[in-house]
Amino acid sequence: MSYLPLPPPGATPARVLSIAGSDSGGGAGIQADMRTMALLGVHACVAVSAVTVQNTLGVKGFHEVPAGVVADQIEAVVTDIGVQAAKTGMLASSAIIAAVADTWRRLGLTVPLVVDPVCASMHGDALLAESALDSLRGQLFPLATLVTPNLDEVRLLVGIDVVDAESQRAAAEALHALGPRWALVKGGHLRSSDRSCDLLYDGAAWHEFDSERLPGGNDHGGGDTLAAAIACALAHGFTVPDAVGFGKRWVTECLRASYPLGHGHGPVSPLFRLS
Ligand code: PXL
Repeated sequence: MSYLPLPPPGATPARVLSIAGSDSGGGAGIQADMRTMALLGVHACVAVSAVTVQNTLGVKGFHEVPAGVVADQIEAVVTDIGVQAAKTGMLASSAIIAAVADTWRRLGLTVPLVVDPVCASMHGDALLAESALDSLRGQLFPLATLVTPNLDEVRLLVGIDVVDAESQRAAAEALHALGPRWALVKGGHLRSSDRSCDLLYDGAAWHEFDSERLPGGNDHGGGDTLAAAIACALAHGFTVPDAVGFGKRWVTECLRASYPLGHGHGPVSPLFRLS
């Protein structure tokens, strides 16, 4: 596959801001975002929302960063370094979601914003307070260029059980009605299919992104990696459908290169780019 243009040595790369949680196991969250951004030739800036205590077996707990400190990190980055796109991952609480949305509006940011509405880990450990779903829908979604929920998140956000192509369309319509410019419903967890088919919708046009479903349980950080790669492509000026197509190809390669780690689920990996 072709990748994003790399900056010549010494030149300032494109910058993308990741607003997300830290994964002590290094597989998902901020760590996944930074790996993908670095290996795509993009400078990653971060606003840390929470520090999780986790390994490959699960999330043991997390500690939220005060909402004002999350807001200050965003402001410090965008007023000096400047970013061409941003993405959100784990935001933990209503207070942090409100701080991100308020800061985005107060600073008048207009760059593409990818919202990956992280609600739980792959082990089912909660990463977002249930009471924060309203804030996610009401405050952050209307600011988003693109939202990228998986099927569990779709159920929580719009109450639709996606089981086939028809319910996947209904979910995309319901998500789009919440205000993002585009909604991507990831079909990666659709067990009935041996393909992974993601559906993208902007209120008018439908785009489908199909790839093989790769076997193996080492897919920790896959959603973060997809959203990070999409944000990098948007920072380079791709259209949303082209950026999603790029992100899908990237995460498929990262899945192919995933590796076992610890005693549980290993991470998807962009390290193949180094060989
Ligand atoms: O992959 C979702 C995710 C995002 N962010 C953090 C996580 C996880 C999943 O475990 O721990 C910090």
